[in-house]
Amino acid sequence: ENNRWAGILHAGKRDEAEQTIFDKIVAKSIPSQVVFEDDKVLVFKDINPQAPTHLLVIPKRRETLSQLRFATAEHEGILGHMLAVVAKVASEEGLGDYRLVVNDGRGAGQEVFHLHMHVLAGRPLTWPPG
Ligand code: IU
Repeated sequence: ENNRWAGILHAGKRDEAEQTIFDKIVAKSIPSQVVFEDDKVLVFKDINPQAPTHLLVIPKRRETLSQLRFATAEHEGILGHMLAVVAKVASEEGLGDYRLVVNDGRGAGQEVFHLHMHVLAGRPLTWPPG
């Protein structure tokens, strides 16, 4: 009976995100090179850069989204904010041309299940990507 109600109460909340290493980066219990932060997002340098500039933009609240496919209308605010932060950081850091990437799912290269946007710049970026 309890389980039945739990299912109903959680209807529409399919994203039961586990903690990832990004929570420790947000909490600063693991150091990172922070480029920008506010109350909602953290922007830091990727530890294994794939371009001269490789930044990650993440929501601070882990329960926000583990991956983009679980986004709903209630995430429009944080998703729009992340994009606005990308534009601001790209301008302030003088990135010039850049690429924005979201890997959604293991088959697309996602390894950390805490939503993040990759910002890549500083070298020619070919199309199609690998
Ligand atoms: P992905 O889209 O989930 O594959 O991206 C995860 C990224 O997080 C990847 O580029 C890693 O190099 C990066 N990263 C990091 O910057 N610091 C870490 O401690 C770990 C991964 I684990």
